[in-house]
Amino acid sequence: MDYNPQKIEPKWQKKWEKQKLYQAEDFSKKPKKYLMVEFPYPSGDGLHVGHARSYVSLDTLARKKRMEGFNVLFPMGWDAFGLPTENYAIKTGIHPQKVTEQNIKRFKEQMKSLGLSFDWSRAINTTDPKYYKWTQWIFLKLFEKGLAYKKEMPINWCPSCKIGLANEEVIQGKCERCEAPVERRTIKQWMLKITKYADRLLEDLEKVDYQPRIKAQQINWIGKSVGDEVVFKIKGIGEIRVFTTRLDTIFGVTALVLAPEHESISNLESRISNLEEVRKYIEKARRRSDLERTEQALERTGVELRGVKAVNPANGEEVSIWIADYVIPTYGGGAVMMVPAHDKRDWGFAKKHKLEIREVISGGDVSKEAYVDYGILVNSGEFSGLKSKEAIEKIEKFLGKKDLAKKEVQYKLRDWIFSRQHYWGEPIPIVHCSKCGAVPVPEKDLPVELPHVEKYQPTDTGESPLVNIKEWVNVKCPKCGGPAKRETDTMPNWAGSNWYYLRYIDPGNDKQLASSDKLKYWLPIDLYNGGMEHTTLHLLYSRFWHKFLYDIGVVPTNEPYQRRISHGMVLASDNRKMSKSFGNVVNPDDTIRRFGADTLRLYEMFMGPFEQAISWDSQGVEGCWRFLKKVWKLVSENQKQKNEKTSEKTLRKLHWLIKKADEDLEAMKFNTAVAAFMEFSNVWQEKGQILSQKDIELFLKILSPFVPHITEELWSTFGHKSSIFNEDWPEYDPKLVKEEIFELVIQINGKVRDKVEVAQDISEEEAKKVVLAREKVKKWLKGKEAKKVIFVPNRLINLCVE
Ligand code: ANZ
Ligand code: ZN
Repeated sequence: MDYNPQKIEPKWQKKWEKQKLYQAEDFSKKPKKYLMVEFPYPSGDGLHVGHARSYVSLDTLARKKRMEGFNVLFPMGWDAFGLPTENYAIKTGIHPQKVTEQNIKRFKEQMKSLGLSFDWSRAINTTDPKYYKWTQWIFLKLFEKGLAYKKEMPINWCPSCKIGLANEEVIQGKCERCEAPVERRTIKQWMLKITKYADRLLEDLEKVDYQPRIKAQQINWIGKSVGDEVVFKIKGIGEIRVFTTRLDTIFGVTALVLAPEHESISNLESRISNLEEVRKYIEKARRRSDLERTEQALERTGVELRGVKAVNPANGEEVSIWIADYVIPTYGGGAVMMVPAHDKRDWGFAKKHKLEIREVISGGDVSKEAYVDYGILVNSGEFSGLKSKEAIEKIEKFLGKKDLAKKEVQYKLRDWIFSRQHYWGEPIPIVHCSKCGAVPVPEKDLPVELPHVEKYQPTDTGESPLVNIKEWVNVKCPKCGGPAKRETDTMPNWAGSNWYYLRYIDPGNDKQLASSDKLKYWLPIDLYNGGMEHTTLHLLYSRFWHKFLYDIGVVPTNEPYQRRISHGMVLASDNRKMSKSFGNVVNPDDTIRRFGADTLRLYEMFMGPFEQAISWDSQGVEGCWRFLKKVWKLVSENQKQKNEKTSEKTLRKLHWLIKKADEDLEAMKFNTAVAAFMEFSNVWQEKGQILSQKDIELFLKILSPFVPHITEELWSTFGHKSSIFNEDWPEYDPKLVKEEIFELVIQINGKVRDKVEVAQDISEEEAKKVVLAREKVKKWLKGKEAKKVIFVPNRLINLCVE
């Protein structure tokens, strides 16, 4: 029989499902292993080969871990709230719930056709009221603890999608989705106080094992910065506080710069002589997005507040006050002490507006560019001559005595805007009462279900479409029974994905989010994989919720994910991102139809290093297809011969392969593991090389996690009734995988006197030790020391005595 994946793959998929081969067992005596990949948003486009890369890699690992005797939890689910579905519903009039159901069905079929060993009995769907009941419950707990609050917030507003956008959804001032220019609006939004957890989110990174690039992203996003708050008095009225990380440069301050939104501007108005100009500038700034402001900060626009001066607390000097775009209103109090000589932005600003550039740290040429390094202070009064770090402490003390400076920590991290004015999201379980204010919906009334509506269009006022559903909106106040209105904002699509890994542990629980015993058994997640696009915010948000749930005693661990890794993107063969608009999308279904799932699986792992972005290459796919055909043929032929004994060379190579595949899988080096299988098959294929049945079985077992169908089929042809995945993971024989050795030639004074077998790539140092210990060599040296040693790696060593 020829290799026919189209025939064998569906057959095994059905059998595995019937045998419940991949179901995880709560409280099993076996050691647990919780492996998770990010669950997808079930879009109308179906599964992408990029999804497949992530799923297949972890599936391979999950299969190996089961064979090693672990009780593996490898779940999958659906992150199904979100805009694309809502937009599609608006276009077609089909209810988002319906659209979601259809998409999920398609995704699930595609995943099954890949032979992925997910435990489908635990699948969750974030849009299922039984699931989002608990998302709402967590919100109520946050509200109860004062971590959810409402606040007027400037938002990025897309006038075309009629939605507030997160900063990362604004690309060069335009909406990521529809490319309309984004405006600024201020609306009352629900906020979550993630900033309260900033320090723990930072410090606890030490306890987890994340890829270094992921850890760096977490650290940067939190953006902890240690510096000083310094007080500049305004002559006659009040003061302005600035945040600086470089107190050592305070003698070089030649102006103060405020964000155009700075609150003291209104207090100063009566004194500002060019108020008209100032107001115009403020108005212009207000209309620009944060991104524009920081990106176009290179222009260094700004206006002086004429008529007011600030006093430098270090030397009593009067400096001018400016407002400028490049100062961010929400950071460090929205004010900066300008040191043009030692800060790049300030340098550009000073040049443009002809302000003094005064050098206070020696080491550069500040007439040409800012010198930003630490150094020795100059022009700094009694502090001149000190090194920067020391100066910071001394100046801090000196100003501290007069309450003009104190140590201060700043974070880039901001509280999380948690409202969306959309239909297709979890309703926020709050009721607004004119008497009682914001009242939480009682727990017993959860979930607050989305009402069925005819229209999902957002309103022109920017409010959620839910506003128009009077029967749903108008309720009694849970506290006083008076007339009240439901909150109509829904949660952002990041809400459900914050805690989904907890629900996999106990998906059917209707009393609790999950039982504490089960949580104790399964947590933390041993390995979590996903795309780089989710290693900043999603990761941070879910760590935040987890820590909160830990604090209120719901989860037993401080961190959710012990290890976090990230796979590289799969690009199209033209090296661009796959996109419908480029017409370069590779559909996994086509590849499966032509070559089978095993070929697709193998190729996804073989295509390149797991962490790197790799372009799709159809020749690579065919290479994998040929390899599997070869395996099929080799196994079938060897089997016919009923071999008793494996030939020596192949046997050694087989044990090398077992070791290599094992080690590479542990290190997530899927591509080199696949290469090793290919290398092995070349040896096996050589004339006269044969494998016994027992050794073929060993080979099939180590190959099985990668390509489960073909190996299960070949395994069954040996008459096995139980699945290959019930077998133990093979161990290699260490005697058979001795390191490669070679014969080192030993010369004494240029004459060959001895030879010795040593490991390849032995160092000169090691070789000398081995050689000098040999009796023969000692005899020739006659107790003399080698004056000179010549070492030719992997060839010879020459000891010169004369
Ligand atoms: C004076 C100075 C001199 C500064 C110097 C730097 C170099 P990080 O490390 O990111 O925290 N800054 C403070 N608040 C700001 C705001 N709202 N918008 C824009 N810039 C702001 O950066 C801290 C530094 O960024 C602060 O230290 C301040 O400039 C500026 F040679 O103060 B520095
Ligand atoms: Zn009330």
